[in-house]
Amino acid sequence: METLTILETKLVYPYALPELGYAYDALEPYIDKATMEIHFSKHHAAYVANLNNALKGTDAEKLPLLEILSNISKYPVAVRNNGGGHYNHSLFWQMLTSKSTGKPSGKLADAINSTFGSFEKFKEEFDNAAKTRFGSGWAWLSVDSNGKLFVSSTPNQDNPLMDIAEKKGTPVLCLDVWEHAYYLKYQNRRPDYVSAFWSVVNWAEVERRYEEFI
Ligand code: MN3
Repeated sequence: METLTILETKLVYPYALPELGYAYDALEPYIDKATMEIHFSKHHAAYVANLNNALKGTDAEKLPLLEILSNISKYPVAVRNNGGGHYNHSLFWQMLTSKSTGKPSGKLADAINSTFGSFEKFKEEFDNAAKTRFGSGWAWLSVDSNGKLFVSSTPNQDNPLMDIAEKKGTPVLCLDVWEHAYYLKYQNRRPDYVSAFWSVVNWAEVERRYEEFI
């Protein structure tokens, strides 16, 4: 990675829950308060605790999480699952806002148009990645090593930073499609949750990340 964002520089041992930055009910009615509270204070907190336990007393205590993720094939599965879990969720909370502009602008909007044809076509591809990920996982918009945008999905808590990822890059936007992210409000209706997500995307942060990584 050429540069580190505000988020990523903070991801060092011992790991801790980040500031959520908004109230649990801030994203209502798109993402409900109970889901946000359990997702953040229970699920994410468990990834943090399990990651610290998995790394305690090992040489990897001294390494930034980004370096661990980029060599994840050399680590035990507990590090892969919980290191991915901590990174993915820390990023995900920053992807969300009650004050979404609804669509990107500036250089990111131009890159989305030139890469995917239009914002609508990009959304279709991202929606498809999110809806067709079998079981638990994530959908991503990332920048590859040539600065080009691509959409992908990963299983479990894997992410595009990992050396084992099918398509590698630096994430600029992500969506958690584990059932714990939507089941209380949407039950089996993952597509409704994915549609609702577009109403709360923090495009300012996605644009900031994109401009940092190109
Ligand atoms: Mn989750």
